[in-house]
Amino acid sequence: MSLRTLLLALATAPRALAHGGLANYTVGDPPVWYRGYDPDENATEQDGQPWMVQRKWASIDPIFSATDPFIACNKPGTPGPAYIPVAAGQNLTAVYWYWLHPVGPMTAWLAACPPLDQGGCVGVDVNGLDWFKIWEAGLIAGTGNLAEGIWYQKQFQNWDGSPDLWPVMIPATLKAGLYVVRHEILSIHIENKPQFYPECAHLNISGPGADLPPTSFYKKFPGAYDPDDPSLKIDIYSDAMRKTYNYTIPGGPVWAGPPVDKYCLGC
Ligand SMILES: [Cu+2]
Repeated sequence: MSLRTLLLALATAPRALAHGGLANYTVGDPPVWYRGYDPDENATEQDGQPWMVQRKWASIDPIFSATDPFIACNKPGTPGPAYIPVAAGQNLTAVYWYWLHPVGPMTAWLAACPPLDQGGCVGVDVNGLDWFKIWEAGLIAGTGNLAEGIWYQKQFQNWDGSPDLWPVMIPATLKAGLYVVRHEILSIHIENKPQFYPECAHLNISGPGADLPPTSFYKKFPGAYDPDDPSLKIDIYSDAMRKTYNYTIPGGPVWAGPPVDKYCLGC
């Protein structure tokens, strides 16, 4: 079965049509497939399996508090032993079978782990990691106000039976090593009740780079978000937001590495 056939078969399988989540990852073209956790499948066939690259998320339900102890890598966040190999500068694509909610930002984060002989990412406490944001997308400029404009969260959805794909580039000059990657969809369709959908996986990033962000970019989860942030405590359908055309994505600025032309990679 080709990857595409597999994707289509899995995408169209009957599923509880609520929420959703990050089910799998692909790297490269043609894509190499890395299976993640599936809360709808038997846990004992997934827990601790040698192929498991993702941290366990036992439920498709959202996290409702910005200070929830499980906001780093969902609940229970138990690690699998495997790593997705990916090169700095390459895209890592997150695969969602479907995504239903239309509004709110999407962010991707990395955090460095110790080397394998010191436990790698399996041994880390995800609440203690130094997370830095490498990607974000919110309201798409020029599409309208917060209530009526198009958000990336809506734009990345496919309703033709194919999965929803979210590609994020690994910063080109990032220092090689083991990392946890954290993808988060934040849905804000309900007044003053943000819904956080984080999922984490383990990466083995290769490359000639040596960069890490300045420490000013580092955040903790929980800690990266202020529950009173007006981008979280928000009613996008209010009159004021219907007159607002910009949305500030919570969690601080993106670090995508220094400009690549500062370096001369492979020349
Ligand atoms: Cu939902």
